[in-house]
Amino acid sequence: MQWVNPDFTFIQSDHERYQREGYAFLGKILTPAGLESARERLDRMIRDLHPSLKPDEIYSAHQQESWLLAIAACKPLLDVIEYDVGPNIVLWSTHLICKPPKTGRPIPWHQDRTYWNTTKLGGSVWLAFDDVDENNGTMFVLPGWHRRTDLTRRATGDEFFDEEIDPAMLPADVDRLQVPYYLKAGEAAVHDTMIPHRSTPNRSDRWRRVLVCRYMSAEGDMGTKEYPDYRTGQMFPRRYLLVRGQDVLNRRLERMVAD
Ligand SMILES: O=C(O)CCC(=O)C(=O)O
Repeated sequence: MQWVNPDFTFIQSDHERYQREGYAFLGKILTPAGLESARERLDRMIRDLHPSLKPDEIYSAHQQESWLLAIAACKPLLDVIEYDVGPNIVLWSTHLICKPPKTGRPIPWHQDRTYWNTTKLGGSVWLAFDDVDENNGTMFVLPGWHRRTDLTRRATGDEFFDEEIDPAMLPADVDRLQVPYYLKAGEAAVHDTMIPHRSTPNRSDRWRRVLVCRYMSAEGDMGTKEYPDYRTGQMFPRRYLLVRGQDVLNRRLERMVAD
């Protein structure tokens, strides 16, 4: 299967814009055939989902579905990430966030890196399998705010996402400054792990299915974590997959070089 658009390019000036703004739209990543096949496979995964899980809780699915690994480790995405972390790239996490029609949950403003036991991180790729806008639960980012390390948090009282950036820390005109991800199915964007971001509930009668791929340098800290298997609910450990370059610290990383 040719998953990925062969005409994709990302050059130094794109990377500089990403560094400045904290995010960048990448355009079309999947081929039409790749998108169609991905959507069928997602339908199947959602049908097979264990009753203890919700479709926005499918973590590290690339460890369970090789087609997701093929996409997450594809050359164009690794070319984007190489600008960020250098030539030795580890794929350490993916998250399928599928918000069902009418019931998809919102996610409040937060910064990712503050929650993770990993370091030397590259940007997170956000790949849409459906057309997305604010009606079906797209993501919003706050351009330029990825440099802020002083944003304090407060409890939300919500079980799914129990913290958010204290609204008093956000700019008064956040509604004007925030940028929505209006993507067509098959398109992607990349965001810095410190950019404040949030997403809306899915109020529409359409699905919102997105894969978030997370990368790091092979020299970063690699903490442990477990995730539930989407079919069985059984926990399995996170694996750190070397998807490009060398295992420079000789950690016996599993090599999954796709290009
Ligand atoms: O896609 C979303 O709804 C939000 C994604 C997000 O918060 C994340 O990947 O950290």
